[in-house]
Order: sequence, then structure tokens, then C-alpha cells
Amino acid sequence: MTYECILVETIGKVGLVRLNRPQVLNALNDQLMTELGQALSGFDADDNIGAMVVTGSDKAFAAGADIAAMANYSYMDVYKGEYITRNWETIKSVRKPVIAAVRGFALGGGCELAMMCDFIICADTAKFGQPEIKLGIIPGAGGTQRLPRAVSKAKAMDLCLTGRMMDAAEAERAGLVSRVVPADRCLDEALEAATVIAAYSIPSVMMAKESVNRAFEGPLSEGMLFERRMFHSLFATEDQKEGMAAFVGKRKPEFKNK
Ligand code: CO8
Repeated sequence: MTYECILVETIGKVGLVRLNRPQVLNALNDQLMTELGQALSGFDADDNIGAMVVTGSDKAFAAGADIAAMANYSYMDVYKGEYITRNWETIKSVRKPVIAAVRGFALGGGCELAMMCDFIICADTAKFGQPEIKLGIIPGAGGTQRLPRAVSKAKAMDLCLTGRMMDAAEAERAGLVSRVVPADRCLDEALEAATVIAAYSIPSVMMAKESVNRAFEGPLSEGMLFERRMFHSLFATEDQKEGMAAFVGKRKPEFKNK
């Protein structure tokens, strides 16, 4: 597949997507979001891939939705035509883990895209924010919903209402990111984490992801039941037998993803 707005490669069992619109700090337009969805869906369907990484450039993960592209849209364009918004949820249907490696700006839709990934590893240069308020709009892809769940109501209100940026240290303190590393280590750190994940049994990895996501949808008792049933079902896999036999036998497991 040929892409114009992203670069795609495979590193071992990891699929890597680089957002690639450097002239506009990886501003997210319909084409980029369509291509990103296609690339991630392709990796998701590929048995040789166990995890994915999405990254940008040193200067920007993504500076938000493309403001120039949406400046003249009407209400009917964005509501009925779903311009801008129509391709945004594909990433949420990806069942294997997706890690965001964030260097530089992750603003507006860029911050929201990072939050749609399963976790964020960021560089000490990273800057997160929801500056839509400065444009006379509000976040449209989770900034008012995923952000409060990730960082608390107080911090989310502060960011959405003032439009200020939060640096990497503040983002880590607030719980938005799982790790902060020096900028030149960021992508490698994410690729290494993805490589670790991709070596595990894919069914257990997928069920772990599904179960953690359940924690954000509905009551605790339902989440606990879902986790319990997922846990039970993994005893039907060959990989559970292999993983436990390998531990008991003091050897490395050889997972077959079955
Ligand atoms: N859209 C389009 N172009 C952009 C964007 C953007 N979001 N961000 C930067 N650019 C362009 C600039 O216009 C500039 O182009 P040119 O060289 O032709 O003048 C180029 O990128 C470089 O940018 P700057 O010169 O501004 O670089 P600086 O280092 O001075 O500043 C900033 C970097 C602070 C990141 C600054 O560019 C900025 O403030 N950008 C806009 C950030 C922003 O407001 N983001 C939110 C956009 S709205 C949004 O994301 C809504 C999401 C809704 C999603 C809903 C889907 C369901």
C-alpha cells in the first residue's frame, strides 16, 4: 500500500507508523487519519505482528487537526458530512496494543490521538494540550472525555479551559503518560516495549487490553466479571499450558498464539 501522509515499516513483530506531514507539524487531516486507520488495521490482521507503535517527528507528534483544512467547514459539513471526524475511531477498533511515542507537540487532536493509543511513552520534550478553546471550538475526539479519566477533572478542566500546554514531567505526574525518557530514546523505548509485548501470547495480550479498557466502561462489578471470564477462557489456550509448563520446567516459553 502506498501512503502519502504516513510512513509505515515493520521491525520484527512490531508495526511502526510515523505521521509524516512535517511542513504542518503532522496536522491531522482526513487523508492522514484514513491512512493511519488502514495501516493499523492491516497490522492488526497480520499474524506476524504482535504490537504497534505510532510516532511523529522530533518536533511534533501532531499539532492537532488541520486548522487550515477545517477553517471554512460549515455545520452541515462536519455534522452531516462528518468531515474531519469520520475516520477518527478506526484506531479504537484495533485489538492488538498500540503505543504512542510522543516527542514534541501533542496538541488538540494530536493529544486525543495519543490518548486513543493504549499507553503513551513520551520524550522529555513532549508538550500536551487541548488548545481548541483558543480557536472558538472544543475538543472533538476525547479531550473532554478521555483526558479527565486519565488525569483528573481538575487538570482536564485546566487544560481544556485555559488552552495551556503541559510538559512531560507534569504529564507523568498527572498519569497521562506511562514513561518519560530522553528525546533520543523515546522511539527506541516504545519499540522495545512493543517488542516485549509482541513476544507474549497474542490472545492473552488482546484479552489484557480488552479487560483494562473495560475498567473505563461501566461499573466495577461488570469489569470484574469480564476480567474473570477472560481469565477463565485463557485456560482453553495452548499458550497457557505452554507458558506455565515453561515456568515450571525453568525454560523460555514458545508461544504459538493459540
Ligand atoms: N493545523 C494546520 N497547520 C498547522 C497546525 C495545525 N493544527 N499546527 C501547525 N501548523 C503549521 C503552521 O501553520 C506552520 O505553517 P507555515 O510554516 O506554513 O506557517 C507550520 O505548521 C509550523 O508551525 P509554527 O510556525 O506555528 O511553529 P511554532 O513552533 O512557532 O509553533 C505550535 C508550534 C505551538 C504547535 C503552533 O503551530 C500551534 O499553535 N499550532 C496549532 C495548535 C492547535 O491549535 N491545535 C488544535 C487544533 S484543533 C483540533 O485539533 C481539534 C481536534 C478535533 C478532532 C475531532 C475529530 C473527531
